[in-house]
Amino acid sequence: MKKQMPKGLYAITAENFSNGKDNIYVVKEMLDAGIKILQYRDKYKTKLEKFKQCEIIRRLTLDYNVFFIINDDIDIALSLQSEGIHLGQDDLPLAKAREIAGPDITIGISTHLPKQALLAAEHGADYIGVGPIYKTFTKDNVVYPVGVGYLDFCVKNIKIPKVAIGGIKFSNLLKICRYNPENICMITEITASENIGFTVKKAKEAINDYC
Ligand code: TZP
Ligand code: MG
Repeated sequence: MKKQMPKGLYAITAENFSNGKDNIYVVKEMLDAGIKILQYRDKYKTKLEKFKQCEIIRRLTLDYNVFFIINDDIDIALSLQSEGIHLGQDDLPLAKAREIAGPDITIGISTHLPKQALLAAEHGADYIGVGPIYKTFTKDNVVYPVGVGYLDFCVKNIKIPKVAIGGIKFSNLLKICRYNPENICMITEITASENIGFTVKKAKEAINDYC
């Protein structure tokens, strides 16, 4: 049976934006601070390097009862039985991914335009990424900021959960909360912070209080 993705703060790894800390160290700090959804994302490692990190993280996420999503690599996700996979617009088509991975895995799709959001929902995505809402340096392939207008469109028109992402910081978090997406993702605000545990707790509190 498909597990339900928790609401609230959605964390993603970004080793290149983690002040020299590796993904495993960052993930441990995140889990200790109470993160409930974690996506493994690394655009710079070999498949084997990613697999080795994911193997460790899978064990940790099981211990902490955390919903684990793997970006891009369906093979790694299936071999480690992660709860979810996350795909972009240039990855394997959603229908193919579903065929390979089966009905019980959560599939999230990054979207940047109303048409992409509508298609993802129609074709059986379990959630959509909505962004980048603001300017971000974490995403290499150039996707221009979509603004809160696109988040507003998705909240009003898309029934599956929306994960707001891209340039979300403490300075604009409450504005995002007002749109009431099911999940909010802050990458570098967390991974690059001096004290990851403190930052995660602060973000969780803000989201619990205002979202
Ligand atoms: N998808 C849309 S924006 C983004 C991804 C993976 C990166 C967001 O990173 P940050 O550091 O929260 O701006
Ligand atoms: Mg991808």
